[in-house]
Amino acid sequence: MEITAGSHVWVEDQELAWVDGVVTSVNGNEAEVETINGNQVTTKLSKLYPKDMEAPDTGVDDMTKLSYLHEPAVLHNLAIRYGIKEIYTYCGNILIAINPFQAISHLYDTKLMDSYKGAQLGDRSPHVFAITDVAYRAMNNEGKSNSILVSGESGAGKTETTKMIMRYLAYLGGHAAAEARTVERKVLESNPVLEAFGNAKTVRNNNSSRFGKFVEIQFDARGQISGAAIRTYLLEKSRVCQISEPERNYHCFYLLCAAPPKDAIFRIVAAILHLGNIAFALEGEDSSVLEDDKAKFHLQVAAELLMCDLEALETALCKRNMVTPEEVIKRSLDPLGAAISRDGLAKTIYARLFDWLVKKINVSIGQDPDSKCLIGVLDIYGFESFKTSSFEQFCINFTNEKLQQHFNQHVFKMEQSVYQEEEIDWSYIDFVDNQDVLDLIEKKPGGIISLLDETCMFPKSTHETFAQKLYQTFKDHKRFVKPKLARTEFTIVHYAGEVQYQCDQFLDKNKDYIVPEHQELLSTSKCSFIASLFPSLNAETPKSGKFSSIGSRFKLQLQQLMDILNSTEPHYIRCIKPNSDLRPEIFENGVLEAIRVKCEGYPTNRIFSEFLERFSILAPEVLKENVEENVACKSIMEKVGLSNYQIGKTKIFLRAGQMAELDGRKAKLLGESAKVIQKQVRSRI
Ligand code: AD9
Ligand code: MG
Repeated sequence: MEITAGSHVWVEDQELAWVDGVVTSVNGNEAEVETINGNQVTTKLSKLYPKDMEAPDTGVDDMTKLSYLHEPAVLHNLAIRYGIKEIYTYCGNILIAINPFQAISHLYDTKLMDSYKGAQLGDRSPHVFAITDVAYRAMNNEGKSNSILVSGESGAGKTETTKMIMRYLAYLGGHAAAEARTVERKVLESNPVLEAFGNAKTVRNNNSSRFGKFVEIQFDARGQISGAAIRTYLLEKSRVCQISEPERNYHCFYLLCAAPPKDAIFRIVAAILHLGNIAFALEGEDSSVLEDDKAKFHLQVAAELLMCDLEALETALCKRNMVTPEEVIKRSLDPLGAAISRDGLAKTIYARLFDWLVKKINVSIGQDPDSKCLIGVLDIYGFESFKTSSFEQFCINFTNEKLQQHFNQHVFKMEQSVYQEEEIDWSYIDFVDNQDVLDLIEKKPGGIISLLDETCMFPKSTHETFAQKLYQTFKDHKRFVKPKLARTEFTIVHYAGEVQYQCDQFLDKNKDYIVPEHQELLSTSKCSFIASLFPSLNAETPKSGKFSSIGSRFKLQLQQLMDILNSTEPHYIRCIKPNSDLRPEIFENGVLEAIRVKCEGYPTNRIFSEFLERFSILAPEVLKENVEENVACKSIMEKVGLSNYQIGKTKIFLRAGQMAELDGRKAKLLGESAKVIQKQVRSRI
């Protein structure tokens, strides 16, 4: 669109992200803009976005109703709605949810649930219940499984949204209230347990989920909930031993103080706390001993709680067996080695406990083997980028790339179906994909995960040799960057932005490894529960101490998840964590990403009559000709000189920017006619 003096535009702003204003003059490629907050800004013309002066003051409840679908328009619309406590907005079939950080009265009460039951999407204001209702009805009517995928950065509201979905599903597919221990109740009750053991306070969220979760709700032929399964992904084990202020460990460690005298689960949690307090000191040249009486005390309590032999525990922490062809020698660990050994033990015990809990919950809820349909609800960690991003962030961001691809394909398919309905030609629209990042990470052989596994299996490798291998292999890959002067860092250009990873602990963290001495110690615990978490190894289970890759197993798990998702009809909810001015942080751009995908096609469409009402002024003669509406629309576009649009059965489909172009012409025309009238009036005076 031609931007001239007088055009209303959006201009970038350091503080507000975008601010609107009026162009006061244009000079070559540059424009001077007077913003509404009174500033004079000089900027490149290409950096200005037109402002839709016909957009309603209260915003629109569906982004696709925006005439100009660009970043400032989208954020402005969300900001207006957020201001009037409308936290939900559609972008077509995608629901955008902005975290209100406060309870909004009646937003989730039963009366509201009643009103969404059976309502068509769009009949009532946007809501998580509306999306869930669509999924439930689609499942019942078409006999096909559905899924609801909730994404967004940490603290954006995924877990809360997921809980609302489950509550609404329990409402739709629940049993008579008289049956106290219903499946749906057990599903809802599993949340606090999983949160106690899998959530913790972080800098971003006081109740941050440190694991991914996919809940599969099974339904019988009458649409009643008949079973459920919970799958979890990649619990952050390192948190058990390493936390940096002001973050905290898993909630259960604090809840312990309020727990009833302890059963086996709390026995373990308490033992882990005591293990954490065992400190070591140097003895001789490179051996370690318990630091002081305090350390001895904690060792003793830990041994009592784990119901294992005190001396055996101390030996398992401070010594390692060295197997030579002739004999097994006990080698001492230095204090650092002993501390690593202690942390490894704590992490392993905690991870096994968590897996056991999930299994136990699944058994207690019960599966329905005859269920034909399910609704899957995915609450997965969003993109993460920290000062030091490690293996955990690598896996989390890999997950997000996978889901992004799924999302792109889904949005693309939906676009296709609209085009097909309107019988327009869509085949030449280029589909933007992130397959290249996925190849970089997961391709076998040759991807980063494969290279990491190879490095882990090679006895002499270090994180430095791993980094060198990456630099060599991917020196020409456009998604891989070796930062200047980096020795052990690498950067991946993710779809959401660049993330720099620190190789340091990749090798260790990729090894799913239980020290044989630890395995032996705990499998002989007198507490049968603890012993059962560490079953003695038989020929079928992999030998302890042997390398098994967390990265590869995670990749497989993800593939299985994608297979399930691909067999369902997906629905997307994108959560946004607002800051005071709704500035898009780099990792908040999931919504913008959806819009980007949309913009690849024909982001704006209008019913013929609406289009004519808005633009017939550009070619008033066409209305006089008494032609069909679609022909009239075409004539207008031809007269204005725009091509590349499409005429459907009932609507005209426009490329990104075309609507703004038309508005620009209209404004110019109106401006000119105003001048003509002024001239006429003046000449008469
Ligand atoms: V993380 O990736 O697990 O760190 P989530 O899951 O995206 O993150 P969460 O759902 O835990 O974020 O939301 C964070 C906090 O925001 C909650 O503890 C609530 O205090 C608050 N919240 C989120 N959604 C809502 C809501 N719909 N209404 C009111 C909300 N408060
Ligand atoms: Mg969460």
